[in-house]
Amino acid sequence: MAKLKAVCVLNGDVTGTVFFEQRDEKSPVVLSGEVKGLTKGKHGFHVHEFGDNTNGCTSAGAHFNPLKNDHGAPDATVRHIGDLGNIEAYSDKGVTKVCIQDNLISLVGPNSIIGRTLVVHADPDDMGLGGHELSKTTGNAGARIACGVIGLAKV
Ligand SMILES: [Cu+2]
Ligand SMILES: [Zn+2]
Repeated sequence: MAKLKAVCVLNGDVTGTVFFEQRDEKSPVVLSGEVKGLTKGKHGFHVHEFGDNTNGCTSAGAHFNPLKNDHGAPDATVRHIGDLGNIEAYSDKGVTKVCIQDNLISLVGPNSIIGRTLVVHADPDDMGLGGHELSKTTGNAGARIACGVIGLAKV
C-alpha cells in the first residue's frame, strides 16, 4: 500500500487545519497542524463516529468506538479508537500546534477515520479517570467547540 494522507479543516468558535499521514497500513498515523483561538489549557481531541455535521458537531455522534470499549487515554490498553487525548494551548486565543502519533487510528481498514469527524472540546479529557459519570464515555470533555470531517488528501 502506498503512503496515505488525509486532512481536516476545523470550523467553529475555534478554527484549524490538521493533516494525517500514514506510511502504510501497519504504520502509525502522524497528526500535524494548527488550531487557532483556543482558551489556555487542555482540550479534548477525538475522532467521532460520523462524518455528519448537519446539526453542527453534535451530529458527528459519539467517539469512534467499533470495539465497544470504555473511553480512555491514547496510550491506555482500553480506549476508543477515536481517543486522541488532549491538545494543549499555552496561551489564550493563540495558535496551538498539533503533534500527535497514534497507533490505533488508521487511514484504511476497519479503524479508518476517513469520512469521520475530528472534534475539539471546551474542557480537558480526563482520560476516563476523572470519576465523573461521563468519564468512561467522553472523558467529560464538555462542549464541542470545533469540528470538521476528515477526508483524503493528495499525498
Ligand atoms: Cu470528542
Ligand atoms: Zn472516547
